[in-house]
Amino acid sequence: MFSAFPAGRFELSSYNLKNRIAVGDFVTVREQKGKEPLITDILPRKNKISRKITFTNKEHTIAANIDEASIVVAPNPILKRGLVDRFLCACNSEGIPLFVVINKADLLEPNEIEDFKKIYEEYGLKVFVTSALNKRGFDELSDYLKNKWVLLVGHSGVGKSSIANVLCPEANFKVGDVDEDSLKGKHITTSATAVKLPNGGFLIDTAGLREFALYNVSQREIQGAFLNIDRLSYNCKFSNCTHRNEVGCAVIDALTKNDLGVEEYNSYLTLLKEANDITK
Ligand SMILES: Nc1nc2c(ncn2[C@@H]2O[C@H](COP(=O)(O)OP(=O)(O)OP(=O)(O)O)[C@@H](O)[C@H]2O)c(=O)[nH]1
Ligand SMILES: [Mg+2]
Ligand SMILES: [Zn+2]
Repeated sequence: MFSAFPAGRFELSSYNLKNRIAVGDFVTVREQKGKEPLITDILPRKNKISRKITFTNKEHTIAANIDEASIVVAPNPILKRGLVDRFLCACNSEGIPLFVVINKADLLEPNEIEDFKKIYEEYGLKVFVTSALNKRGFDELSDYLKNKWVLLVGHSGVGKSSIANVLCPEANFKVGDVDEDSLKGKHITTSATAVKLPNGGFLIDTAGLREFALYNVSQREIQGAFLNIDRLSYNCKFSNCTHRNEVGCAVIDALTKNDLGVEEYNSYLTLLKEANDITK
């Protein structure tokens, strides 16, 4: 492993991008006598996970060329539904499989773990249960990660860096406390870093997410993240129904009959509204 510096035309940011190069990018480099090698080109990406930075509307590419992404959750800080929905939309739009790691299992009773698991299994997501504190639950996860590039995201303080340290002790990432009053993390990790896993593959530890605004995601991709809405949509009168106010909408029909959860529908509407000013 060595460090390299981007050539002038790959300056770190540009008018609509927060970063030109992201973790996971393949680049070409040119050696320079007495200086760090120069990054001369960025190779085409197979995918990327991006978010929109609010206010500037710039694209922040969190990572590129990833095989799978994982959202890490824990009993503290607790996760709101919105972040899972948003992240799932971003993954769906790039064809990236998403799985969930429930960390800090040592703080939960067995029946609480089962209830927690169910939330994400209802999304159709694979769920792993770990305790980075007791180093439990890592055999299955470690097998699953083998030879893949995997991105870890989640709120600050859920234990992403602690998980990376168990899977790859050499990483020696800094970990931080969760504030006892607010039960929020202290944003210890500030940038995305990839570590090589002993069994092959790479794990990308990232900074805790405060928000995740969608960048360049279509209505269809948003719908795909909401399993019940997606399933119901086959019975809508119009194939391009957006399930807001169309005649013969099976989604609205299910909502009025209480066959669809209001929370799921509202989350869908929020994301759709957000994506409306985005062209795709
Ligand atoms: N009880 C318990 N505590 C844990 C576990 N994993 C991590 N922690 C604690 O949770 C706190 C936050 O851990 P980090 O690994 O820094 O969390 P992070 O997700 O990387 O946070 P940011 O870098 O801020 O995004 C630390 O005090 C850890 O010791 C666990 O499995 N059980
Ligand atoms: Mg961290
Ligand atoms: Zn509809």
